[in-house]
Amino acid sequence: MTDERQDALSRREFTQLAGMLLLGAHGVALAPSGASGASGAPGAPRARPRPTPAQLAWQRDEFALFLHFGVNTFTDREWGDGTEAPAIFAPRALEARQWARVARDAGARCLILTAKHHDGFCLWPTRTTAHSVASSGWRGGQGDVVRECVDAAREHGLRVGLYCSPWDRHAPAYGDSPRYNDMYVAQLTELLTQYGEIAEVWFDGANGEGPNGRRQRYDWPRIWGTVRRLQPGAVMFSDAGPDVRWIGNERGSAGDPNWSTVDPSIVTVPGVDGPEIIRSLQHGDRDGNVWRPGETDVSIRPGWFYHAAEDATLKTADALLDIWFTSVGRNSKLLLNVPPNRDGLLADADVQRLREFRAARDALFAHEVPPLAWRWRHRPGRALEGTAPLQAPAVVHALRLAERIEEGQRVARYRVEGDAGDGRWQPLAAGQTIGYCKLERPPHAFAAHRLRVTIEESVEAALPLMVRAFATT
Ligand code: FUL
Repeated sequence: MTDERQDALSRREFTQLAGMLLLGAHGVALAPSGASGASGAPGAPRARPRPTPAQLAWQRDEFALFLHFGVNTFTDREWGDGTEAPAIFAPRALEARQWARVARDAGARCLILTAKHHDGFCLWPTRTTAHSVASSGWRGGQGDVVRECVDAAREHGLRVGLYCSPWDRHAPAYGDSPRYNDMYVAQLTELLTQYGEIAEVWFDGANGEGPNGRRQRYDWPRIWGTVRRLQPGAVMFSDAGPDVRWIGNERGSAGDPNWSTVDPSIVTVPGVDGPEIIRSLQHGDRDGNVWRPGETDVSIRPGWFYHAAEDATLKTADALLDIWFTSVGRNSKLLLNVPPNRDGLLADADVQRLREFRAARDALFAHEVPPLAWRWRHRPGRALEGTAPLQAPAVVHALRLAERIEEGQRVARYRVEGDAGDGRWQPLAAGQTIGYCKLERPPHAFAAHRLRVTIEESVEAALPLMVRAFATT
């Protein structure tokens, strides 16, 4: 998302839309399960939101690879203007299996491809426009990048997501709202019916038309209803969800705390900035009544598309490891962009960096303190305390805390301590939210004999956590 984005809907229109979504426009059940969690009984306490199976599966992926690929790869631009000749799309050695293999080896569980970016060039042979791979010379005009990507991903046990930009700088119908909505829905229909199961549909909110540009009024109820109907198991991503929200920046950093619940009346329009909106995207809302966890998208390079000039400016493995802690480690999911080059391959430098990133994670989490026997007991007030003896004293340098989010997100304040053998508890970590995963790097190195976790505050009855501790050798 960029600062240039503009919304095509007013806040009031979008609030109405959000209402329709919760009611189920077009007779389709559109609300994520969180919204239906409220108890109907008058006077009954309102149940807090829970994730749907699709949101759970999305979160359990933890890590997905983003592939920005298209005419920009060949023009060296970030935003094509839609005038690109299809013939420039000429990858010399495209091999989607390489993308999938590299993704799997890096530990990613999903691939998300830009089937169409803002330039409007379609990576599949669509019937909606001639501005596609079918008009390029690639594979004699018989090629289909979406097909190759989807097939390769499945061969490698990866799930697939598709990005189909609403903003289309090529389509003459763009701005002629009903006509373009028909075209866009037709594009989504192709993508969601011809390629098997799609795990995520990525709606980006960018629009750089400027004040005198074309104004398109997207028919979001119809668009989102189409996705629900054709791929009921997919999650939809945008600033405003409905299933998964943007995390509010492209630096790889989720907020801390980070609630998976949101107040849907705060971020109602994709593509609008403002302190309250960014805060809600970053942190979620502790008392939000909808489950909409945050996805952290960030590029391994300065840009989203491949530019040879950026080969030497890749994020380091250390920087990527920090991003792991501020995304996956903050109850978010990491969507790391690694763009294919003009050969249609992930470049050697990127592949090497992904290897280093994987190795850094493997090393950090290599020595798990043998499964600990935790004893949990309630303390006066709401606190829940768990203690576990260690088989042998260990210097804990990483911790992974997890809630059973099927039961919602509950923890609002916690601390972790270690007993250095003298019976006195010393701090290892402390924070607010945990959710699906909270990763900690305790700063003080001492050999702990026992561990203690205290849930000091929770928004629902506290439940025992899953705690994993990793030691230095
Ligand atoms: C933004 C787009 O404008 C960028 O080009 C990129 O696709 C990013 C992930 O989303 O909104």
